[in-house]
Amino acid sequence: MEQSQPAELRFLRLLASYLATQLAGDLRGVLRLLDESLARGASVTDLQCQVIQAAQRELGRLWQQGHIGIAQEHRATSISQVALAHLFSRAQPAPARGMSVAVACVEGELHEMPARLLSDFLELAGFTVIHLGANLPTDGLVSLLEREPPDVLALSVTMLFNIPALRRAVAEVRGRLGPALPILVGGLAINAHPGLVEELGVASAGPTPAELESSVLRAVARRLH
Ligand code: B12
Repeated sequence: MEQSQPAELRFLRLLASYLATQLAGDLRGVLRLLDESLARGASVTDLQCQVIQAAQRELGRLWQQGHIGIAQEHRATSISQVALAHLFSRAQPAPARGMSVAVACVEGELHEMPARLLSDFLELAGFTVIHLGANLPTDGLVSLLEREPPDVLALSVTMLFNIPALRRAVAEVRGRLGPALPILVGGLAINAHPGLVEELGVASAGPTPAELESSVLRAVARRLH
């Protein structure tokens, strides 16, 4: 990155260019912008968080305030999905830790991007991720966990109306697999629902890669003791 400007300002400028290019539907332009930033020394993590994640939040604001339509949001989000995969392919993952995390959006939850971002952070931090995508029926989740038990289960919930599905998923997983599997929950709906984490007897984490990594490690350590 150009060193003459403070880092925060550089990322704000980059965010503005990314958002404009994304909203123009210019996929190749977005990938070029990311490659140029990497070549100037930006880290993959900074680009994931300060550019793509921040742009997605801004898209939400623009849509909510009626500045863009749903089709523009869909087009821009599909570009961010390719952008995340592009960055992932250019990142140097940490050495494998021999620990696995299953990541799923609860039944009804269509916001897959937050879970994708979480999976990419964890995979690059050396965990083996079983990414199960959006709107996973609870039965399917439990069957998979029985067949391929991970070290940790991470459930993503963005919409408050999907909290009942989260409650069902936690109850079913506990009922069929017992209490030993650590469950982490997160997403906008969890942030907006204080007390839920304690009530369900699960754990959560802050959204940064470092916070997620240490929460998964804590969850695994608790299971082993
Ligand atoms: C793209 C988008 C969509 C796309 C999603 C496509 C996809 N593939 O993901 C589609 C079109 C499907 C969609 C639909 C809807 N959406 Co929408 N959407 C968005 C938008 C613009 C971006 C989402 C995104 O890319 N997030 C990526 C990043 C930004 O997510 P993140 O939350 O920062 O992720 C981190 C943390 O949450 C955390 N985390 C997430 N999961 C987990 C799990 C664990 C275990 C842990 C520890 C941490 C963790 O870690 C992540 C990485 O740091 C958001 C705006 C926003 N602020 O997110 C609105 C937004 C979430 N949507 C919103 C709404 C209202 C809807 C709809 C109800 C619209 C409608 N009327 O149909 C539907 C609901 C669909 C459903 N049933 O789920 C609102 C929600 C408002 C609210 N709080 O109630 C938002 C906030 C927009 C807004 N400002 O109004 N949406």
